[in-house]
Amino acid sequence: MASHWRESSLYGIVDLGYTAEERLPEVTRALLAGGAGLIQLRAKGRDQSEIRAWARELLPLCRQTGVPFIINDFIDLAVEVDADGVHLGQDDGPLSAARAQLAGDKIVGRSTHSPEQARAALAEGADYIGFGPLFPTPTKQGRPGIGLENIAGVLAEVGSHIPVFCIGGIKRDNLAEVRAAGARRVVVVSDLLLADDIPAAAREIQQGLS
Ligand code: 3NM
Repeated sequence: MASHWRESSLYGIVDLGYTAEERLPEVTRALLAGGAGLIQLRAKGRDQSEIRAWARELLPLCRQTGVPFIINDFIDLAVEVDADGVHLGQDDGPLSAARAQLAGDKIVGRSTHSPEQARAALAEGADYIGFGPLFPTPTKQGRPGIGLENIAGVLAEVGSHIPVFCIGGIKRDNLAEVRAAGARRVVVVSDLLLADDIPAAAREIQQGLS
């Protein structure tokens, strides 16, 4: 897998919470057309057989554009469908378990919610981290926003080794303050998936971070 994704400022998540299943390919294509440098399939609470079928449909779309296709949570499924990587939360076990199952060139990402967790994920060998939620967000309920004040420190420390994608409640209309706090890479879920013109919104976000 090429490593252009490491330079990317926008990571797109195709989240079944916002996208009806029949629109998954269309929305994935739109995120790719808008320049997303990674795509993740996130389908909380859905069963593996459904996720397997969606992954098989979306993976070729990403392959065509050379963009890594990442599966949230399910290492076995990522191996089975030959996804480009897996994204794991804090409660999803050690990254070494994913590494042991996945081929050497696959991507392993970790959600982190504090500077300590960000440092730990780096030490554990994450290829990238998500850092957030910056703001409270309905997409990930029950978590307080961690605010903007730790971004610069985490970027200086962890971000000099691996890409750090800030996440959680980031929208086009608060992007300027997120950037001013130091963020150069973001994951945006609802503001993109609910946009009337997803490619245009994706480009606007990347321009706002450049
Ligand atoms: N993970 P939106 S926040 C999926 O902090 C996810 O790890 C988070 O969605 C974390 O852009 C989050 O709609 C939700 O707020 C991001």
